Formats: sequence, structure tokens, C-alpha cells
Amino acid sequence: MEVKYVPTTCPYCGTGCGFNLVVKDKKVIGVAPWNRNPINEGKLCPKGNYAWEFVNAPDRLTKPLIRKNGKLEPASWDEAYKLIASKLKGFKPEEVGFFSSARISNEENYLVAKFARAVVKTPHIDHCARLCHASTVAGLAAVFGSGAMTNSIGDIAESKCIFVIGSNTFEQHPLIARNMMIAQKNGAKLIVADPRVTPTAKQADLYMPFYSGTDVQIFNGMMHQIIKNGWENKDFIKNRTKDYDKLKEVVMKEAYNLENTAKISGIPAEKIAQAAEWFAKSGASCVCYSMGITQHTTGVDNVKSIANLQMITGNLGRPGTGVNALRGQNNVQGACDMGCLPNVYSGYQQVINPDMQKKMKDAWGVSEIAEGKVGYTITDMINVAADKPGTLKCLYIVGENPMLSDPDLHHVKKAFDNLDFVIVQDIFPTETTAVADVVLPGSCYAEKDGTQSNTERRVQKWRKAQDAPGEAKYDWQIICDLAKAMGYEKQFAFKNAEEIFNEIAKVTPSYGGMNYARLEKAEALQWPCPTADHPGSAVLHKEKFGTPDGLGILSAIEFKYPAEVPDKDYPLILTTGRCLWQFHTGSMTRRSGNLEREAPTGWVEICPEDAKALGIINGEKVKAVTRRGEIPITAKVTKDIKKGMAFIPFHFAECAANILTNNALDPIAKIPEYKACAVRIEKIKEA
Ligand SMILES: Nc1nc2c(c(=O)[nH]1)N[C@H]1C(S)=C(S)[C@@H](COP(=O)(O)OP(=O)(O)OC[C@H]3O[C@@H](n4cnc5c(=O)[nH]c(N)nc54)[C@H](O)[C@@H]3O)O[C@H]1N2
Ligand SMILES: Nc1nc2c(c(=O)[nH]1)N[C@H]1C(S)=C(S)[C@@H](COP(=O)(O)OP(=O)(O)OC[C@H]3O[C@@H](n4cnc5c(=O)[nH]c(N)nc54)[C@H](O)[C@@H]3O)O[C@H]1N2
Ligand code: SF4
Ligand SMILES: [Mo]
Repeated sequence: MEVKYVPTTCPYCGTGCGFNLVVKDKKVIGVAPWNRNPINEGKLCPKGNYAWEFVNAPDRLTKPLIRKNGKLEPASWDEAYKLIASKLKGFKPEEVGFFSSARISNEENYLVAKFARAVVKTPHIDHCARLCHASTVAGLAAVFGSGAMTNSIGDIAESKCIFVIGSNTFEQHPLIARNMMIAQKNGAKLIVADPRVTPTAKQADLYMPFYSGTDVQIFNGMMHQIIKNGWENKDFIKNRTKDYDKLKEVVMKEAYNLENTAKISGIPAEKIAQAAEWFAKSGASCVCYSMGITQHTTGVDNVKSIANLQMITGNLGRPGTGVNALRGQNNVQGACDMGCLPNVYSGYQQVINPDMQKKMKDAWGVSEIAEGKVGYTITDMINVAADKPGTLKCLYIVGENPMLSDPDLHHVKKAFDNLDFVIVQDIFPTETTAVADVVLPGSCYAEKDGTQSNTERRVQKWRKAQDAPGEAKYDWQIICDLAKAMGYEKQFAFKNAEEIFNEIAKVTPSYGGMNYARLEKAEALQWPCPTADHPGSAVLHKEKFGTPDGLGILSAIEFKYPAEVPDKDYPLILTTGRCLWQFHTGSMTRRSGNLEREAPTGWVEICPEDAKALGIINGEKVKAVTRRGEIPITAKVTKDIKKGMAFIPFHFAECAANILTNNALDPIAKIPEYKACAVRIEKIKEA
């Protein structure tokens, strides 16, 4: 039997590596290198390598399921559509909320947003960017006029000094880390700040360990050193920014001198001084960051502090510089671009702008849409459902698993218990399908055409390699069918993904010059790409920023502690995150034998000194307890974590980190503080 190779894009992280799916007997049976792909040049991390394994897992969802007498029972599509349409028509628009997905295509996200706003007419639509880079989207839009990564992945290789903070790039974006290694080989310095000695930290020329939640102190401390020594870029500050005086007044306070910064952050003073000097003097320095920065009650402050550092050192608008927010999921950039956010239509066109409302109504061919109002975020929807029963009655969740990924799971469960009707569209049974009233089987990346947008704003193709199992349908098809059942056939009469993309390009200025023919090339296109002859944009803010007057805004930011700090009862700082082998709630990686074997369950990292004081040995089963709940978990005693800290990966339902995490939110971005709360690790008493 003939073997076929289908070039496509990895369904895991925001790097957007390309590979070939190997197809035999009409089934995906492997992954093979795609050497011409400019992002990864044929190289892959383990998740990419095994991205074929889950596709034909035996427990894929293959039929719609409807809850009858408390049990999910197989049903026909017709029955499911009829039930959903009648339910959705029965609620007031604002009683319905949508979670869209960073795992589905741009085309599908666009349709979920259109369905929410034009058919159900609710303003409540959001997706997991809320839990991820919401702080970036809000923070960078405020100071630069655009919330996206400023530079490109390949560009990192040209940097002379790379400051990685709050990113474990070598495990979470391995093929971006490759560019860091190339830069290092060419003489660049790699500085890594992290509470843990991660594989990324182990590659550093200068490693700075610190306490979670002290990021603003570190940035202000570095800027204090830079200004004190006259290393700031005076021309850049003068010509391209405003409000420098306000920033200077704050960071030059004694509170941010070396001594205080060392005391609060736990980083030795000489390391902070060294980092500031290398960074300011290199000629081309970039910052690469991810969740360690954003997932805080001060997430927006943290992001603005990075922008401050880059503006006062003039490290923007050129290769090797930039504020490089490493976006998380394969299509989280795209889900934002497509308007699956409560405040914008696609292309970040504001929902409160009447001109934009009119534009979308005309484009969508409807007389009414959810108008003039910013909807709830994901975190708002969960809070409202849990704490104000009756306000929100129905959730439609596509490709997310909040029953494991959202903070404070007991509270999330309460929210779901209060809802009248829950629809979940996924490819596998999950903790969230388990609480649904209707489950709809979608199709995965290997089974459909479409596009996704990676962290560097590059719009890349997925190409169909096999059929979806059983009666599973394209996610976009499900939305179109439902629109028809709701009486909106004409507005959703799409025959394929390309037709949807053409509508996206028509209404979304930054995608305006794109079409499938242009995207066929391996290197695809980076937005903004407004016209058919525009080559796309690798670096943003070259001459001016996207703010109304073109100037970057410097912000005066004071350090604040996390919402919950350690005390007598909960003496350690808990931080949560990921490991190389698993992806999020594991719905795909835990069904991939080669990945699951490497990290079959969770653990809590603590340092030998803390372990000794608690009488805990490596490998012992212990209890991790916070004010929200407790979990049994295996202790991993390691020198690779700072004293006073504990770390738990959030992938594993059997020891779910999110039972412990704190649902305290950044006031602007509404992102939860996953990266710092207070915890107690206890020995399990023998019966
Ligand atoms: N293998 C794998 N890769 C992934 C994912 C996955 O689940 N698995 N998920 C993808 C997604 S959606 C995302 S968002 C990215 C996330 O990618 P990362 O942000 O790199 O991953 P995390 O492990 O969440 O956190 C990064 C680092 O922040 C550190 N940290 C903890 N507390 C603090 C703090 O207070 N301040 C700072 N500055 N750092 C702190 C942690 O020790 C950790 O090393 O990864 C993407 N890639
Ligand atoms: N404690 C703690 N919690 C965290 C974080 C943390 O650092 N610490 N990080 C947060 C971050 S950054 C993120 S991004 C979130 C992620 O949170 P989620 O997005 O809820 O997590 P995933 O496991 O990626 O869920 C995606 C779901 O989509 C399904 N899926 C995949 N492909 C398709 C498709 O083509 N169609 C359909 N219909 N479904 C599909 C998968 O099976 C899976 O169930 O978690 C957040 N939670
Ligand atoms: S680095 Fe990210 S995109 Fe590349 S193969 Fe690994 S998971 Fe996939
Ligand atoms: Mo994420």
C-alpha cells in the first residue's frame, strides 16, 4: 500500500513547527521531518514527533452524546442539533456564554465568535488566552498599541543578549530555544531568571533564582542600575517614548536599589548588577517570557515592566531585540486574532465602537448582534455561575477542559453544578465532557484543512491527512449545522474552510492580503498583511508604535506582592506549570504512549532543606494543602528549586494542581494567579 506524506503544522505549542504526517491505508501512522519548513527546519520536540499517536486512539469521541437519566447516551446528530437549538432559543442571549478554543483553526474560531454574536447574540465569548497571555494582550496593547510578540522566532538567533524570565523555553517551546542556542554559539549571553533550575536555566550564562511573584521588583531593580550607570538609550527614550520622567521617579527610589531588590527577590545582588550591565550594553537584547510573567494578579504590571526595560534600553523595532511573548497553544494567537475575546471582533476591532458593530452586522448579514457591550471573560463566567446562580445559565465549550485547567477546581465544579445546560465539543472524553448535557464529537488537526497562527503571527496551513473517526465532524461544520438549526443558514453557508478564510480576510484588516494560495508556501505569511501585494511583517514597531501618536508609553509601576503570601499555616510558595512530555490537561499527550511513559503522573518539587525539616524523603507520597483544597502527590526532593518554594505540574487529574490554586485575578487582564499561592506540604499519617 502506498505511503503518503502530508505537510501540516504541529497541534501543540505556539512555536508552530511544520512536519509531514505519514499516511497509510487512509490512516495517520507517523510523523516525518519537513526539512524546508523555516520555523523548525525538520527538527521536532517529542510532542511534535508523537503528534500522530493520539489521532486514532480507541476512545475518540465518534457520536454525539446526550445526557438521559443522568447518563451520557449516544444520539443522532439531528437529535443533538434539535435539542441544542431549542435550548439556546429558550435562554436570554446574555444567559449564554461561549468558550472557544486555542486548539481549533482560525476558521473555526471565527465561526464560533460569529455564532455567539450574530446568532445567539451574546457578548460573552472568550477562550483560554484568558488563563495564559491575557496580561500580554492587555499590557502591550496599552503601551505599544498592539498586543502581539514584537519580533520573530528566527530573529532570536540574532540577539546578542537574551533575557528569559518566566519561560522554561527548552521544555515548553523547544524549537524556539534552538534559536537561543544558535545565538549563544555566536557569542550572545543567555540570562535566565526562574525560581527553579529548569533545563532552560541550566543553559544560562547567568542564572538568577528568585521567589515567585517578585518580577516587578527585579525589572525595577535592573532599570535602577541601568539609569544609575547612564546605560539607558537616551535617543530612543527621547524620540520614540513618552512619560520617561514618571518611570524614572519610581524606579530610582531606594526601594529598588540593589540591596532591596536582592532581599525581596532572593537573587544575589551581584547577579542583578551583572544582568543589568550585559543587557543594557549588548547592542541587541531581547526578552523572552511566558507564564511566569503573565499568570499573576500583577500580570499586566509585569508585562508593562518588560516593555519599560525594552524602551529605556532602545531594544525594539530591530532584529535581535523585542518583547517576545511566547504564546502558548498552537492557535492561541489565532483565537485572539479571530475575536474570541469579549471586547473585540476579529483583528482587534472594538465591540464598543458603533462603526465596527455596523461593519460586522453588514458583513454577517444580520440586523442585530450582541451590541455595544464588552462580555464576560472566562474567569468572570465561572465566577458568576458559581457565585450568582441564575445569571449565566448555559455554557457552550469548544476544545477546552476547564474542569482541570481553571483555578480552584472546587469552585469551578460549583459553577458547573449551577448551570442549566452545558454543551462540550471535543475530540476526547474529558473532565469537562463528564459534566456536560450534550457532547459533540469534533475532528482533530490531522482530519481537516484550515489555518492556525503561531506566536510570531505567522498564519500556517493544516492539511487534511485522514477522515475523522465514526460520525465525528469538522468543528466548523458543526457550527454551520447549528446555525442552520437556529435559522441562520444563509449566513453560514460555507462549503469548506477556504470559503471561511476568505470571509475572514474581507473583514479583518491585518489578514486582508492573505488567501489560501499565498499561504501554501512553507513560510506562509505574518500579519499585519493588509493587501495582496504586502509581504507580511516579521518585526513590529520598526519606525513607530501602534499608539495614536506613535510613541511608546512608559509606565510607572510599583512592586506588589502576590494575593496570597506564605504564613505559619501555609509556609511555602506554590507555583504550577508544565513539563516537556505532557500538554495541559493531557487529553492528547496522555493518550500518546511514548509521551505518557516519560511522565506518567504528577509530583511536587521541594528542596532538600525544606524536605528534611518536614521529614519527607524523595518519592514519598505526601499531601499538598492550600486554603482551597488538598491533593495526594509524590514528593520530588531536588536541588533544582529555590528554598521556600514548591512546584506542581498541572497536567494530572489524579493529583490536580488546580484543586490548590488561587482564583485571585489581575484587575485588568482577569488572569488568575496560577504562579503563586501559599501551600503546606504534609506527611501522610499512617492509619
Ligand atoms: N510540553 C509542553 N509545552 C507547552 C505546554 C505544555 O502544557 N506542555 N503548554 C503551552 C502553553 S499553552 C503555554 S502558555 C506555554 C507556557 O510555557 P512556560 O511559561 O514556559 O511554562 P510554565 O511551566 O507554565 O512556566 C514557566 C516558568 O515560570 C517559572 N515561574 C514560576 N513562578 C514564577 C514567577 O513568579 N515569575 C517568573 N518570572 N517565573 C516563574 C516556572 O518555574 C517555570 O519554569 O507552554 C506551551 N508549551
Ligand atoms: N495550575 C495551572 N493551570 C493552568 C496553567 C498553569 O500554568 N497552571 N496554564 C493555563 C494555560 S496557559 C492554558 S493555555 C490553559 C489550557 O487549558 P485548556 O485549553 O482547557 O486545556 P487543554 O488540555 O489544552 O484543552 C484543550 C481541549 O481541546 C481538545 N481539542 C484538541 N483539538 C481539538 C479540535 O480540533 N477540536 C475540538 N473540538 N477539540 C479539540 C482537547 O482534547 C482538550 O480537551 O490551562 C491553564 N491552566
Ligand atoms: S516545539 Fe511546539 S510546535 Fe514544535 S514540535 Fe514541539 S510542541 Fe510542536
Ligand atoms: Mo497557555
